Amino acid sequence: MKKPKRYLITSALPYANGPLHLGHIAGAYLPADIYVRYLKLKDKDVAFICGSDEHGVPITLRARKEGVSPQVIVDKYHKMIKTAFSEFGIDFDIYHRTSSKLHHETASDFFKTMYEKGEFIEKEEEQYYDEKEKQFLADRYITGTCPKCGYEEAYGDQCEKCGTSLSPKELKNPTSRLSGNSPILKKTKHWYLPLDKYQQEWLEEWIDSHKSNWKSNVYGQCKSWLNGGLQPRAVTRDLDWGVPVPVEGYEGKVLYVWFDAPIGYISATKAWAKENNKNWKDYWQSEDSQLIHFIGKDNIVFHCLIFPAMLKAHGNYILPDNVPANEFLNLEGDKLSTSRNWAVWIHEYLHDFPGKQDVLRYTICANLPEQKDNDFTWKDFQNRNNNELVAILGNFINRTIVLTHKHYGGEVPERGTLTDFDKKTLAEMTVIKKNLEKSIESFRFREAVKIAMDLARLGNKYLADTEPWKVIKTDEERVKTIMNISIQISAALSIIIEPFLPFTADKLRKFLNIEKLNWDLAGSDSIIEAGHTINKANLLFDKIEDEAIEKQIQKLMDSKKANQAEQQQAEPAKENITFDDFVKMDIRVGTILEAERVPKTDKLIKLKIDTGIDQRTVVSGIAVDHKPEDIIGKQVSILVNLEPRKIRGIVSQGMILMAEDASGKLVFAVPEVKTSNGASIK
Ligand code: B3M
Ligand code: ZN
Repeated sequence: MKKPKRYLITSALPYANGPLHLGHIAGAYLPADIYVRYLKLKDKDVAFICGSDEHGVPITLRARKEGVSPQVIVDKYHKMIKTAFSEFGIDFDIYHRTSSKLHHETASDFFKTMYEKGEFIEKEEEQYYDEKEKQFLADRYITGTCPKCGYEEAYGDQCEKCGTSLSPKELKNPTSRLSGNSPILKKTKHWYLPLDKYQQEWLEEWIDSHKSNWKSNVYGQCKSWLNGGLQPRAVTRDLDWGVPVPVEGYEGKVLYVWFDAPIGYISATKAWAKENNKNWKDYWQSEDSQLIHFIGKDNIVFHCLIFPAMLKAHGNYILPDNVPANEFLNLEGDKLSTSRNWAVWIHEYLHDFPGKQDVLRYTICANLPEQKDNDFTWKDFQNRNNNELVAILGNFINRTIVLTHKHYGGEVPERGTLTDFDKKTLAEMTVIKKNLEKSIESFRFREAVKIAMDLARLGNKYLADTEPWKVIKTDEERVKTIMNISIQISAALSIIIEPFLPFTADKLRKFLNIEKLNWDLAGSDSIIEAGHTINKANLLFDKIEDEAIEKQIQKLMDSKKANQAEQQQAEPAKENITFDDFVKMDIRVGTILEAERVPKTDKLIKLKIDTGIDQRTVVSGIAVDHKPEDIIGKQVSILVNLEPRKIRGIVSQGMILMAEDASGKLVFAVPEVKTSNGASIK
């Protein structure tokens, strides 16, 4: 492809149904942000587009669970996600949302154009239907056993265990997630995108044409879909949350979330263009624009096959030039999971490590799952900070600035004659810059961040080899040259670390008293002129102590424990008893009148209970979880005809019924509403 005039860079639109975590950042956002910052430093014309994906079943299910409307859910998370991105330095040109009017219009028009061109096929088919809830069960409204791997909780659109993409009818033992009932089959009409036809006509050929410039994991996944043979895919749903299908007779149906969400990139671009006096069509409908989608691997099929098919069928649009999808980032050896709370939440990180965005950006970048899944650990985070950011980058900058102030009052000294070593060092700077460009332009960001650090390594080596702190005693002129060159390396660093460490680059520019500079200057051997005055500096990074790391690890251990407790299997049922056995037990409602700890024991509380029949003493082993003063007045269920027993010298007349919750805590088994004492429990 000839050099593009414009770049349209998108990051996957996160679902507005939960906060952002490390995995999101590593997949679609940090790489895109690095790439865009790089392009912008090169003065390229770039639109960096993102927004919240506010439709889809996970959102409606969550709203249902919380008893609020979907709009309440998306409003809450849209705000939260947007703030987290901005505070973390993911610098979109626009962060839009798919519940906006502009998006609804754009998606609706897009559908209409395709519809009018006759691109869809209409099919009447039987689909699962929940009779109780009077609703069709698409996608995640239904679970069942995966036909591939046997996982029992697979969704109607995908098995999260083995990753297979499914349709509801493939599930064994389908169950409605709304009512828990088995669904029936009922006829409904939908519009389908004929992917099989596109595969034959052009899609396969188009994918093949990208064999050499797409990442092998991306190309490989596309090929495996194509080899399986694409099927027509429904693009409408029987739901009431989403973009209404703009065709008469289709009331009560909406566009499939994966149909409208990628169009969200277009509507967001429109909103951005309007605010910035640009023409959105220059980015979407002009051959000299280059479209790149940054996503996680679970979104490959949508961005490499389905959305391109939509764009082409609609007509007028360019297709993505590249889709550099990442694999998954794990956490401390375990899959990230929202439901298991096994995650580093970005908003929590920002709170726990204020001002340290770049440390996390750096650690994630150094561990990006570019070719295969990779792992984030807190120990590595600490090491990267202490041994690399502090010891290499921070150290070099600090020495350079301190020495320049010490010997020259902060004024950059003139250079004298250059030694071969000086020349070699300056030449090395240019090589680093070139290598860095190659890595970034081929989406190898792990390699890129390492190369960027090589420049700081070069600086450290230069100082260590030239020893200005010693030479100052014998050859003052020579030190001027050394410090001038060190300042040039520092200035080059302020440019090339910007994509990765934007907060640090900003700080460094302030130290050096310079503006943001163009990328190409990083290859020059005199970026800052002699005579320029730099500012006094503090440290670029400080050490992260063990304590802070242990706290994070503890947090994770706590969620692991909570999960294990939750997953604890219920004990198997005991042997059957007869009804007569059961009625022998006399269980009543009672009220605790008095409660006091049994001295010299950890667990026992002595209770006085009004059973409706009498007032009696019961000794109960609940002191670990309950304080006597908290339970006075509480209603309980009490077995009143249990033979009295002496416990620690006290005669206990009966037993309180307790349940053990997931964490092992004892909770009272009590009547739902206040009931008169003495009422029988049967
Ligand atoms: N909302 C899915 C995801 O977060 C998604 C991406 C949409 S991009 C158009 O996996
Ligand atoms: Zn499976």
